[in-house]
Amino acid sequence: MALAQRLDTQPEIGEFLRDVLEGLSGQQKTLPCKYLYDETGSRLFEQICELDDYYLTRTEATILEENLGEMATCIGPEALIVEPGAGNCEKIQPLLEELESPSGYMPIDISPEILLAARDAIKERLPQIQVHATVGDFTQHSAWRALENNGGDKRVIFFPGSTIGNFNPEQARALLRNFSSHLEAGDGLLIGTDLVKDSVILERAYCDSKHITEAFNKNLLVRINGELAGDFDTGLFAHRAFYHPLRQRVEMHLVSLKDQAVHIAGETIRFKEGETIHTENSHKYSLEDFHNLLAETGYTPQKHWRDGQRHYAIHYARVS
Ligand code: AVI
Repeated sequence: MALAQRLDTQPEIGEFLRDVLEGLSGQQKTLPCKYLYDETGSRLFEQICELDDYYLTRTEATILEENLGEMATCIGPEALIVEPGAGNCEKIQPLLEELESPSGYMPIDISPEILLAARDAIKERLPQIQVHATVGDFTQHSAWRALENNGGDKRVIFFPGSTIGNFNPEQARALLRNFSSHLEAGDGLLIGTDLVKDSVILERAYCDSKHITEAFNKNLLVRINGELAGDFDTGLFAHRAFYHPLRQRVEMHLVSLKDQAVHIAGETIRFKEGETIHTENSHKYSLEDFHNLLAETGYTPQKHWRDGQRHYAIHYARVS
């Protein structure tokens, strides 16, 4: 049966297999970046965050550390902090400590194990904070249901890490609108964005000298081999990351090093030498672009903080 027909007529094909086969059947082969984060991928991403070449994590941490007082003033007293995709909840803790009588902290994450371990860690360090751990996918409405019963406290969404950069402009607009739909006028958004800068710095961050990003990218192929009966030879694909100045994004690809055929769950996928699989976009913003995006999606930018080199920004915006 032809692939398109098989995808149409066999709804029981799992979501991962469906997304992989669909992504690899287009003119430009693609794979959704959310699949980069299995257990190995998440571990590799943690290693990326520690790399000298990957300036984003430490720069954001410094901006947070140096401006906690001002951020807490913007947020104000008795706020409920909501963190979509919270993971280990480490970034928020210094801010929770700084806030005036926060009414609670609601981390949302798809991994119950990580979330519950994080909740226990916060309870130990900050016993005065009420933690409402919520398991769910923050892009789905159901993950936000717990907010509906959460009284009249001021709510502030914390969305650090430049995660917004992994959404294309249309998706980023939809995500920010979705966030504001769970908030009311006067509520807030504290969000981190990587900024447009010299392409050498950007490309070094995504093509690091220790080859951890290469392993992170190729882990997608390893994952397909293990979970979907694939036979990718990872040695026959190269990691490539480059800055596209018009699209203002770093693109991550896997390049086929020769003409080859790969099999996944009984399907054959052909590659020409030099053909790529596009695996991730990481959008970079100017302050002006991001403030326009905030204004278009229901927010009024209030304040932003940058590092001395102006590589990265954290913005506080109020829901209009
Ligand atoms: C998670 N996200 C913000 C990272 C980024 O910088 O776009 C993912 C990443 N991809 C390669 N290195 C890091």
